Amino acid sequence: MKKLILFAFSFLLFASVGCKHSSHPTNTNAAYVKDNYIKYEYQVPVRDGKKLFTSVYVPKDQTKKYPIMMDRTPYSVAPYGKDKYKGTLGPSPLFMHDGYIFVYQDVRGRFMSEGIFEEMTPEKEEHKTKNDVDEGTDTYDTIDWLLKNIPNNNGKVGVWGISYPGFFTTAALLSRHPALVAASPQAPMADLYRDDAFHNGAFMLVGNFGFYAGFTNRQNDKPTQRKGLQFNFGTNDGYKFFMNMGSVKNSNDKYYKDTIRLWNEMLDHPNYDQHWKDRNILYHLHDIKTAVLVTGGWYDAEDLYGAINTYKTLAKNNPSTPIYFTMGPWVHGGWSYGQGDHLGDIDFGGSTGPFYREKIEFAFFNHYLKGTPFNLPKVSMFETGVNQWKNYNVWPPKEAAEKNLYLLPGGKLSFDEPQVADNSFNEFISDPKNPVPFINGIDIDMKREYMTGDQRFATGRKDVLTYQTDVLDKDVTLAGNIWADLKVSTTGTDADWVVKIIDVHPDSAKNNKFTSKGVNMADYEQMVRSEAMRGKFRDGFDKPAPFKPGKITPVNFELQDVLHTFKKGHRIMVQVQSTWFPLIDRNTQKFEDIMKAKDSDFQKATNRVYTSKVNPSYLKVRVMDGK
Ligand code: PG9
Repeated sequence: MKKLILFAFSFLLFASVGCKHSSHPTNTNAAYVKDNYIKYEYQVPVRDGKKLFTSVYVPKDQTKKYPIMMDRTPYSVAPYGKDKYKGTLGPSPLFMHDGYIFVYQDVRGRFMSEGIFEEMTPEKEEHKTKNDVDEGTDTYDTIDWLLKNIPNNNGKVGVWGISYPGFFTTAALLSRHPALVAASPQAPMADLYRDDAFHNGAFMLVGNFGFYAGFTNRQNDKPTQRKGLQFNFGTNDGYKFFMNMGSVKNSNDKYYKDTIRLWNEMLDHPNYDQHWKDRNILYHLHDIKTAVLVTGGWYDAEDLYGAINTYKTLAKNNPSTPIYFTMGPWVHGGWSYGQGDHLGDIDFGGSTGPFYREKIEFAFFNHYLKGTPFNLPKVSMFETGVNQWKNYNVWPPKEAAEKNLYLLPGGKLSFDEPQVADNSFNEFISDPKNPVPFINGIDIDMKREYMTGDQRFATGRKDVLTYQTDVLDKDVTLAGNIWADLKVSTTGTDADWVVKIIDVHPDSAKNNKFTSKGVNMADYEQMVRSEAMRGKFRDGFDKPAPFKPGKITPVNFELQDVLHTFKKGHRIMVQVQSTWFPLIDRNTQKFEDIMKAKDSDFQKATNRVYTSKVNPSYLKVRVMDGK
């Protein structure tokens, strides 16, 4: 307890709002809620005897029956108190105006609900006793209770949520409750090791460092309305802050003092061990009867993997269940508010958010919960680069043909394989004391604009290898995931490999209304997709292995899906580097548990990428020919 008091003194109390990604309340929405809904608060009993705090908003007009829309969250159902109302209800105000019963529940172990919170609650395949509980059983028991105790419900339940609430929505499917007729996991975490926590073994430092301070509000797991804490960085310069912090181990030595259980779980499990396997919900997505709409953003810096792979797994395992999928040009949760008409300097040619909220999300739930006719395509995708909505039956589209995009000598990039049989390569010195920034400029957060950001700040660096095609003589559309198949070597015994795919605008490109001051869209190097790979995991995330210094070694890893057209007159560019800071933690470039490394462990290394016929490096992409 003493440690925690010390810890609390060095942090500002955080005036957090409710669900982290709820659609934004406005005065008119708040007035509408108060005028048209009555709020009730319940302690819903679940099978192991715990009680889950649940707020219920019921339409005042009791002349008809309403479906239930439920959001289960670890971020609080605040405001608490039956006279204090949320500023808006539902995934968007369309639902509130149309009339639904809205249910918000603190999940087990969070805020006012009893029990112990576990990161991404491990789901069970069997539930033999009343103590075999997980999010599936908590949802089943909650739905059963609601149907019996909330008057004027029409017997149908929908669940939705973004991010962690998105995970709880996917987990709600495992209740397999017959009344659960529709669910929309949005930017759901699926496998935290591939979502927010790590990317192919590289630790997502800036996105996680301050996050778990928010989970310190429960003392001895007693229900509380008290909000979590927010880390006080004392600076807006994340690059400098994390360079000064040094090794990840210093996060406890200098700041947290081992007081944050969930933060330590990250540091204690750098490999893909049973801890993460137990929390991977994808293993359980079978025998699902509920209609599902999975939603994600192409520029989601947190749970891109989760959205794409929740859809792919559900569609593969449940072929006779209606599984819908929408990916738009959005950041994490960006579809739930605002216009969705740009990100950073990139203009999407019009509003995408209102279209999604009305024609996709609202249409989906109204159909399954109220029987309203709809003709939603199974897959609705926004194609970036040309800024068009495209519909498909499945994702990725079967028409997309797999091709290799080769990294060639002289910084060339081509669909033609290398002709040179020698051992051509490019090399650079990777220095953990001078890591490549992941964004241009100063920011203390995981600045979401990085996913479309101009890469010209990196192109000139000696520790960034750049390859690009000739000017394209026709549009090239990539649809689906991408594999980086590299042949590399390092003088160290571990190394990170970052691959970035970039759309190079022509020198004739004009600025748009969103172009930042001082930025020229001419020659703009727009990030399209990027990913890191901690090289020691090249044989498997649960099988770390050292590099043999100087030995040419294959390192293959997946970059998440895209639907992007590189227009005629543009170029395709690929960059390869070994640091990406502070988005990912720095690799000591020694084979060791980096989470336990000392500052003196970090060493320079000379890294090579091979580009010859004998040792080709390339990206495996899926190309939509001329479509
Ligand atoms: N997906 C976000 C997150 C979850 C867990 C760790 C870090 C971030 C979120 O729920 O906001």
